[in-house]
Amino acid sequence: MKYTEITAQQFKKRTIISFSIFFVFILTAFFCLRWIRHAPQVNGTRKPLRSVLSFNERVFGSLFSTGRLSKTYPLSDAVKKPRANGNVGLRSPVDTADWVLNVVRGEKDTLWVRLDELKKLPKTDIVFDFKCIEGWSQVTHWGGVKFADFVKYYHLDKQTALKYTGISTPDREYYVGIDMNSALHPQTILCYEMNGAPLPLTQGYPLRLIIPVKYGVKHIKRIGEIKFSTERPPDYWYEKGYDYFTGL
Ligand SMILES: Nc1nc2c(c(=O)[nH]1)N[C@H]1C(S)=C(S)[C@@H](COP(=O)(O)O)O[C@H]1N2
Ligand SMILES: [Mo]
Repeated sequence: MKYTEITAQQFKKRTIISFSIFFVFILTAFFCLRWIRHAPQVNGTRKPLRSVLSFNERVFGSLFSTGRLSKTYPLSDAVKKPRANGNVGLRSPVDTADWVLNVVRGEKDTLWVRLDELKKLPKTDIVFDFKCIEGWSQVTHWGGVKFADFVKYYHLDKQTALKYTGISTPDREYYVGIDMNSALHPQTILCYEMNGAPLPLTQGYPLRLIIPVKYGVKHIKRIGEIKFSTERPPDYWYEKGYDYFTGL
């Protein structure tokens, strides 16, 4: 190690310079925060924060590929009693015997699909690491019909040519918007089974979405209606300030 000697005078000068720089940084941070705090509210969060989220969305949206699969696990890795999280849209009683899936094909054109009809379509099982934005994750096992198989079977080509699908609970308390590429991803399923048995009520009986390319928020439980649109459908957590894409 080589040292250079400096005079007391130089030492003082350097100290003043470092403190000034430090002070400028603190002031900048302070004004930035103040600017963000006073910026207008856009979709549940301040405008500068929303701009960063939108930028992230554009980057990750453009990197998205339907060919890239989420990691899957052997059946034996799936937890036996997965935690149930979030019950918005599940609070009202559901008449499960009467349940039908409403598929809105167009104005005044709704297709009704019963659970037993869905169960006749080819079934897909998946074991993957379910991730929640709250910071937990668990390896879980789900079964159902691929969204892609479902739309093919019901000839929903005109609908899936649009950019988004909007899915909501029967009471419309919880709702998600999904970009069509992610909906048609080969691991996205309309799910009616967990661990090989019908979904528990708390986990979305009779039907939920399992979409491994996205965080938990998009895995809507107890689906009532599916729509298609060019515009972004409303999204429960987006309106609370989260990003719309929430891709993994
Ligand atoms: N209807 C409905 N679906 C929902 C939620 C909700 O509150 N209501 N919460 C979401 C969130 S934040 C997560 S992490 C997952 C949790 O799924 P699980 O209960 O099967 O663990 O469900 C998602 N789907
Ligand atoms: Mo979540």
